[in-house]
Amino acid sequence: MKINVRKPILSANDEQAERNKVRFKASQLMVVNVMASPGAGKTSLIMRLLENIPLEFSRGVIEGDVASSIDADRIAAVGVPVTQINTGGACHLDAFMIDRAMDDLELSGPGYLFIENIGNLICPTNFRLGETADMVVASVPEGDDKPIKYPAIFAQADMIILNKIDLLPLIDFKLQAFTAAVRAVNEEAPIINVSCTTGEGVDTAARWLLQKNMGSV
Ligand SMILES: Nc1nc2c(ncn2[C@@H]2O[C@H](COP(=O)(O)OP(=O)(O)O)[C@@H](O)[C@H]2O)c(=O)[nH]1
Ligand SMILES: [Mg+2]
Ligand SMILES: [Zn+2]
Repeated sequence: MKINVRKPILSANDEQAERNKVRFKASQLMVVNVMASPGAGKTSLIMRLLENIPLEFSRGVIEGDVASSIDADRIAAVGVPVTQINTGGACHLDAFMIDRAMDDLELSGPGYLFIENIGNLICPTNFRLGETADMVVASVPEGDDKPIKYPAIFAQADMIILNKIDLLPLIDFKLQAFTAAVRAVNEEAPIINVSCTTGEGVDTAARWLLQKNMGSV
């Protein structure tokens, strides 16, 4: 007899993700699940976006990493409430971890919660967290073919950030090829070019979040 172990695990997570969604809605939080490969600029982008959110909104961050509190320390240094999840090896966050992190964070809205997922373009796709929006960050040094190689995560994205555009003059990265590769799997999501180093494009990304929030929370 063949036992399918994958399906029950996923559905338990999905059930918890639904409970998280209810909790987030009750707290009037827009929750952004930030997914990317290691080093694409997730932490840098979250820090830039935090700067661009109007002060009347609350804000918080859940930092996911296999080990260390380096990223949480960066966020805490700018005075934003942050909770670190160390997965101890697991390569994605799941909805139960988020539920526990929310108990620590005690964040209420109206406001924004950013979740920095584990650096990985593969399995975070399979674990819903109860988020309002999925933000996928690609970056110029990774090359323009990533949406072809990792289609699922790009297909699922509500918003795609192309980070490190300050490096375009130095690297053979074809913007048109990247856009075409994204559009082959995702016709809708905005693709926003950003440099966390210069700040270019961050305002556009923040505006999109604010608009999306009006419609969802
Ligand atoms: N040139 C350039 N470097 C960047 C940019 N954004 C982030 N970085 C650098 O990329 C590295 C990884 O960034 P980080 O935010 O820690 O990525 P994470 O691992 O996805 O959270 C750091 O050295 C950042 O300074 C950018 O827009 N341009
Ligand atoms: Mg990081
Ligand atoms: Zn995983």
